Amino acid sequence: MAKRALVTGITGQDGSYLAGFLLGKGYEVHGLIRKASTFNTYRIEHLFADPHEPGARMFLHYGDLSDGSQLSHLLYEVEPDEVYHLGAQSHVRVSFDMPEYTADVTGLGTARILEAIRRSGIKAKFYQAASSEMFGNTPPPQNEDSPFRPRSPYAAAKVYAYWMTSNYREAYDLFACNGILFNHESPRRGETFVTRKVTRAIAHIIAGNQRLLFLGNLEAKRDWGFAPEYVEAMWLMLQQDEPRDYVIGTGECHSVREFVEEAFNYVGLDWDQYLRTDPRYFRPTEVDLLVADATRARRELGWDPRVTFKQLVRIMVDADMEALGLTPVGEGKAILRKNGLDDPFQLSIALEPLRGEP
Ligand code: NAP
Ligand code: F7E
Repeated sequence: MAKRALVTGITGQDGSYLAGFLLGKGYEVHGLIRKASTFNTYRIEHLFADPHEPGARMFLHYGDLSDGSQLSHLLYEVEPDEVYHLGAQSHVRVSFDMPEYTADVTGLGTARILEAIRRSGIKAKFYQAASSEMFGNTPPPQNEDSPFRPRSPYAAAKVYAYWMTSNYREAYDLFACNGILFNHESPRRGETFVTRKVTRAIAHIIAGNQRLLFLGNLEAKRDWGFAPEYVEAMWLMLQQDEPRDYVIGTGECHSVREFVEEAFNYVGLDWDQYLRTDPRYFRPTEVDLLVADATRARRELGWDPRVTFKQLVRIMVDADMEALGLTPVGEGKAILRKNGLDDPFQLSIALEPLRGEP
């Protein structure tokens, strides 16, 4: 019998890579999607087969993390072996504008799913998408024992969700893991996160559609990795004998300014000519420095990232250039091939384009 996974946030960056990864492992994948007035499934279109076809193994269900009764219903309907809870209002800057909504979706949404699992009595393993943002201004390197000092409504909501996950593990013997993931990026990264904003802007500048790039704080430092490698870590956590929490990151850290320099240099543009700052993008409280100590993941999961910072920048710049029909500099694809990631878990499935509503 194929294992069955339920993925919230399947239409997001991580959800789309994870769905492809799980299909590649023979899973039946069920995803929670939100009703929107336009299609919001473009990241998983290549994975979708008409559910009426005999070979279909990915199924999409409408729901929302604010709707506990639907989540409960879904649990009974799907009876998953594994639940990957990735859905969230995931933008830190936006969480300052929408603190209550963020608490509801990102924080309480986790409680709703955990409670749905508990009440269903289904022995599903549970993955919580926890975040390095929870460490806030705790000095680096940060590992599983580092204290949480959240610096945004988003981080505070994730801390609540982290402790709910730990509590359900202890109180109800649920196989539940917090994956404390540091920033991870890809060509599928949301367009308003800083890395994608930069690489997309470069493509648009070259195409002549954009003149300047406006950013906020250039001095913040992040530990940026490559998203397809991180979804494998999520799966590995749920394959262990005992549930534990794991920090996932590269241990390499760079400033936003360094990301900008690296990306512009790659295409031979002088970043200074194009970059401007706009106070709109500064945050009321900032997280200055995040560096992962992923020793536990390396030792217990055998997880080790391969794609470096420089390579990540090249992969993303090339992808955004290709998306605009420009000729990429060309190293991005070679890097993926060299690391065995040129078909990163998503193109290996028989795929039909998504037609009409799922
Ligand atoms: P993302 O691209 O922003 O995706 C978020 C997903 O959540 C989307 O599928 C979105 O649906 C869904 N969602 C948002 N609000 C929802 C609601 N009310 N009900 C149901 N679904 C909702 O995020 P990501 O980068 O893939 O990250 C995945 C998870 O890991 C998130 O929980 C994030 O907070 C966490 N995380 C991310 C990173 C990172 O660096 N990427 C690091 C640590 C933790 P729509 O497509 O309809 O908007
Ligand atoms: O910001 C600075 C900004 O929005 C990174 C989410 O996936 O990772 C992500 O959160 C840094 C910050 O990611 C702009 O101030 C400067 O210091 O790309 P970001 P994030 O806030 O680190 C964590 C681990 C998550 O869990 C989250 O879900 O870049 N920055 N100028 C800017 N950031 C943005 N977005 N836009 C700018 O113009």
